[in-house]
Amino acid sequence: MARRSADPDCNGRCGSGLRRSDRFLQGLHAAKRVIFVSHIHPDPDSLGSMLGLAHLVQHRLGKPTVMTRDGPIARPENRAMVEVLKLDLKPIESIDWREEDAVVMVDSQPNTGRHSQPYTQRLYAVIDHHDTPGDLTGVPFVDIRSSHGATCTVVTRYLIEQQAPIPERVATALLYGIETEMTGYPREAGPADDEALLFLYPLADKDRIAQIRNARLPQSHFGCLLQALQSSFIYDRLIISWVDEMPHPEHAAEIVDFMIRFDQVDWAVCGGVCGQKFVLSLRAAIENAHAGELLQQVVGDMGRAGGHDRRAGGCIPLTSTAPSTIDELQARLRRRFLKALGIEECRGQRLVPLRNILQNLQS
Ligand SMILES: [Mn+2]
Repeated sequence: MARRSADPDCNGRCGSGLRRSDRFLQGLHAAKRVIFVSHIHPDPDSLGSMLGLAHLVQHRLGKPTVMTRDGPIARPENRAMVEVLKLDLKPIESIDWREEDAVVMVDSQPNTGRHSQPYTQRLYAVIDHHDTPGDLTGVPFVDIRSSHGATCTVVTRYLIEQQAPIPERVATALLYGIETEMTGYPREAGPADDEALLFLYPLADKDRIAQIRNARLPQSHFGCLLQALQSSFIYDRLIISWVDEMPHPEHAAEIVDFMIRFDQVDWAVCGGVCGQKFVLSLRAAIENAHAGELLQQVVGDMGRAGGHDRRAGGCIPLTSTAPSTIDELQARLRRRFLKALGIEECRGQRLVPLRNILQNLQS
């Protein structure tokens, strides 16, 4: 079970009188090197958190740091973030792990199926904000604040507590990390996130943010979007979109971020085949949606899922445990989503009527 921070907003001072950032730094004194890890396909929140903490460790302890990348980064905005801010990320599989390393995991928790490596032996710290608990047994330093919209908000707090000067590049990464976690309405954010944004805004490079936010899109983006539009069915307040082949898992998130703005639904699901996996993304446009738990329930023992109140993601390995065909898998997922949301089994309504699609194909 997760050890939750008893009081997520005790101004950083808990129990011992030490602030959490003090305890975080204190535990790193013996380390020769600090390695930051995050979840697969790192997003802006994990990238910003790694950069912010690496800066804190360098500034306060003068120790070498390594930022890693677990799997490729495909979402165009995230790639732009890496390029524009010149983030030096080492592929996780290229790290030569040493006994004297301290490993810090951000924006995710061990044993949640979101990593390609088993870290349980050598983790020093886990700093995260996800609802879905991982296995934190034996991790000396844990700071999980599910009341915070972003891990970057926690990291910004550490930097403020430690009075570390924040360079423009670090502020830009942290700001963008928080911003991306707060997209959508209702926002998944609290006062701590707004406070961090206000603090970072004057320090960040707004032109660079605009450049990242408006990253140019590859052709595959439009192909996936077209497939999703053509396959979208509405069931009461739920819309489900399937994509046959996704070049990158992030396409599912891009599609639901778009679909959830449809004014007739409160829930958007996108599922698609990406290599040997069936990738799922879920969004809710209502509060107290518990999207992470809902997706976990739907995926069940077929795969892994997790997330936040209004945003969740998951994946199902396309192996023997899954139904033999994609159609069967889609049907099973659809039934489970309807059941989990208390929607009666019904024929879906196409988002785009078939005659429009056929007319377009003929012309
Ligand atoms: Mn996050």
